[in-house]
Amino acid sequence: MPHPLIDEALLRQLKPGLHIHDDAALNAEPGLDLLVDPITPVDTFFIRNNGTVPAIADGADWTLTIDGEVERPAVWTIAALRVRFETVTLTAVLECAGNGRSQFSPATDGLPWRLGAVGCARWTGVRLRDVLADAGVRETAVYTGQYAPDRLISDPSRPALSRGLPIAKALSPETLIAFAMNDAPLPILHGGPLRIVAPGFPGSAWQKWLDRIELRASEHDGEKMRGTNYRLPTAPVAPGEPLDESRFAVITDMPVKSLISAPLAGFTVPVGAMLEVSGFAWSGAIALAGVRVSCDGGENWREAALDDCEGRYAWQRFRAAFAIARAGPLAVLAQARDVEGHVQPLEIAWNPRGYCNNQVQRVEGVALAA
Ligand SMILES: Nc1nc2c(c(=O)[nH]1)N[C@H]1C(S)=C(S)[C@@H](COP(=O)(O)O)O[C@H]1N2
Ligand SMILES: [Mo]
Repeated sequence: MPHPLIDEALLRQLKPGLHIHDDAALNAEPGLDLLVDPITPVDTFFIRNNGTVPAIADGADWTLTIDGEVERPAVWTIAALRVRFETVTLTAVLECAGNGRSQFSPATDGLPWRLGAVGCARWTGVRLRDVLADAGVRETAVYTGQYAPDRLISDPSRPALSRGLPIAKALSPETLIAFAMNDAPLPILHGGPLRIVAPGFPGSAWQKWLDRIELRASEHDGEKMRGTNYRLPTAPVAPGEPLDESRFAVITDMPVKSLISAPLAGFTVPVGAMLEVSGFAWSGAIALAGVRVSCDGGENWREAALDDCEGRYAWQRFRAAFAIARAGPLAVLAQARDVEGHVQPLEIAWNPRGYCNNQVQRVEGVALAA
């Protein structure tokens, strides 16, 4: 069936191999077999849209308005931003808060993401804090409100998404207004001409097609900011329990996590061979401390080797190898931990919207007699 928002042949050309979710909006993710590069190429990077994809022919006349709790509201073109402010490039993981949602039981509302709604890219732009400082941040400012022209498919009079950032994150040096991804102009599907890059924060905070930032005197109340949207309960909630929305808090830093990109589920390995395990690990805005790996379902663990990483917002490749001595089932696990002592849980607690699933992944295979 043709996708209502983008020509499927074009999408197939741009993103071969992605699984397209059955949804009115365009949402697609790679399988773990494609997430094998330290820098995820654009053609394997997941796409998450809450509504339409705006028709944008050319970024040359795109403008960004800065207003609200500032001394001097401003309107910037991209060319003017580039002239006025220092350009910064950093490598950062972008992960949807709903990544891994399909593994929650009972199932929750929301797109049933597998494990591929994550990637790590090089982002280039100007620091949000420089642009805000230029406008003069008032002391009353506590939050940003971010705006874009995409609309809900069910109700085109409403924005698809309008998220914001706590002022501390907005003024933190890693938070960018980005115009390039992997050293090329930011693709429209990833929010070009301009998007927010908020390393460590969930993808929802990374507003695409950014055309206005309003500084606000209270937490932003835009589309998908309220209720339980992109929020976690502050105390455990059992499935079916009535929800008290006052007991939900906005997700800020994403939790420590790893993904195993080799071997893949259903793998076989001959007895006597080495089983090579590799993947990536990250922890929001916090540096990793290490990753341990098991090939027997968690009975025995071995510390993985970590490749160099491109800064604390990037993911880091881990590797371990196991000599396979006997035939039989194998279960590969990887468990990451960060320098602040957070460890990936072996079993995640359920939450009502299926967010932040950082449960240790389990990849089953079999060792075959040689
Ligand atoms: N304008 C706008 N920005 C948006 C969204 C959206 O629907 N509209 N989705 C957000 C969510 S939930 C995620 S996970 C990321 C996904 O970014 P990507 O499509 O570049 O992977 O974009 C965020 N920015
Ligand atoms: Mo997301």
